[in-house]
Amino acid sequence: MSRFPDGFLWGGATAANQCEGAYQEGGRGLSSVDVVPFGPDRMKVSRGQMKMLDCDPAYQYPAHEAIDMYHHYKEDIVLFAEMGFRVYRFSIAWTRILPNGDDETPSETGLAFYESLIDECLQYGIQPLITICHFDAPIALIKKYGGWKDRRMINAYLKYCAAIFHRFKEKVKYWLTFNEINMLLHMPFMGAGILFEEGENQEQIKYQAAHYEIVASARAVKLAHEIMPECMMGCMLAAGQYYPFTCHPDDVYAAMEADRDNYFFTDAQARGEYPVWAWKRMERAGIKLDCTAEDLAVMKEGTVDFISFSYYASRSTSADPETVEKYKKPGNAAIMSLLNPYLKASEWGWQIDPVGLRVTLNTLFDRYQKPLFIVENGLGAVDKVEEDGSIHDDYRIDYLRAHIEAMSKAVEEDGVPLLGYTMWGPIDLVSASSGEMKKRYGFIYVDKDNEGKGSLARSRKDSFYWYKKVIATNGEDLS
Ligand code: BGP
Repeated sequence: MSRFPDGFLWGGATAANQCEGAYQEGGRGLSSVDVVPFGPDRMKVSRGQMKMLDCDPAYQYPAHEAIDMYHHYKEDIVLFAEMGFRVYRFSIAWTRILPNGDDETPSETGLAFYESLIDECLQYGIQPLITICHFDAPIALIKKYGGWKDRRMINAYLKYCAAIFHRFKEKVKYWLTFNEINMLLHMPFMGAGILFEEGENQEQIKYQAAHYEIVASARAVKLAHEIMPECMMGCMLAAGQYYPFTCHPDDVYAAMEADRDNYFFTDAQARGEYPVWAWKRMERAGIKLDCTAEDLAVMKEGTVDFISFSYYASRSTSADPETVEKYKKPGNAAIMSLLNPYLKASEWGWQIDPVGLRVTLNTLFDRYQKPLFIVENGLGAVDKVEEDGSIHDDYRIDYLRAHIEAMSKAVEEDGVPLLGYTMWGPIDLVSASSGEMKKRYGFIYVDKDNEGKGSLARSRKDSFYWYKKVIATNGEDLS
């Protein structure tokens, strides 16, 4: 008997802004991710601390061309099919469908593009798994409403959802409402189109926006269930357990509190209500939520069918400010973590912890008792192209093997119901945090560098053949 259930969904995941390019084609409107530049100002813009609502010729914007998948998707899907993918997770760019974010009529060009992409997948027996919103807020709505600061974003999002649900209802079963919804707390502009003005209460704004997204997600789940009774709607969390830096009880408590920053979202989306501690926390922080009785009812009615998450690394924290200062490392520049002395890190400082994936799977299942889906996991690394064009990426294979082994233990030994595994970036694409091309995740190499130069030609790395074997044996042969 195989370690993984029959029909386990093996595949890969991408996001529109990190691979499509063609940012002005087909009448597409401008989106938050289009104006997040490469270089030292990237984080400031992503965090909403530096205003950039238009493209400035002094900057380079990686999303504009990315890997030009808009024009290469057919050949890319052929390669995914060659690896035996059973699922392909991608996002729809909101502004390809509604260029201004809330247009009355959706763009036929945009819908036709995604329909063709979906048909291409289905032709090879690959299930589409669609992220409705992956770091994507229409610029027109940021100018009009200030992004998710404003309740009116909910209706705009619902309009967009209705357009894609009606069009793709016969073809798509799996949907995610918001990618890494908790990243709104760390990259509010990139995730939610939020810019902070001098003197604003940033916590108030972030939690208010979070609430609007949570309500929008619940309403989207309800709508999807009405239009597509067979569909499976998921939430999506940037996961990774917080470990206490020591076994000092105060550190244990600090780790629990840090995890709650994330559970705030999944508790609301999976259980349909905010936990008591969340209300208490907001009260203590002076956060006054605009939350109506109708919002609370909708949250209850729109709980998700499954929990999906990304997992790259575990995190750790301490209650002791001196320890925090001493061991704080940039790692994932977006999320705070301390250096865990037991773990090695990637070239970008992301700490590698396969056991942490098993911990996360168990924790999420214990908490929600709903099926899980790992929709991102992978290693960003520098690849070297040999003279004959081959790429020997053993480090990537090692990383993925260790994580798949941990995941198989969670499934086989712990009984966690897992729907599938889509590794992040099966084809090299633009890094969300750094904007680099050099930080590569793919089984498929794309000839393009950080400066934007290269032929965009695709080629197979060693890991390509390895993953093909993993899928063909349903995860039995990881050698
Ligand atoms: C997640 C995002 C992805 C992806 C991934 C890897 O946070 O959902 O969009 O980019 O992280 O991160 P990075 O690209 O920064 O290496």
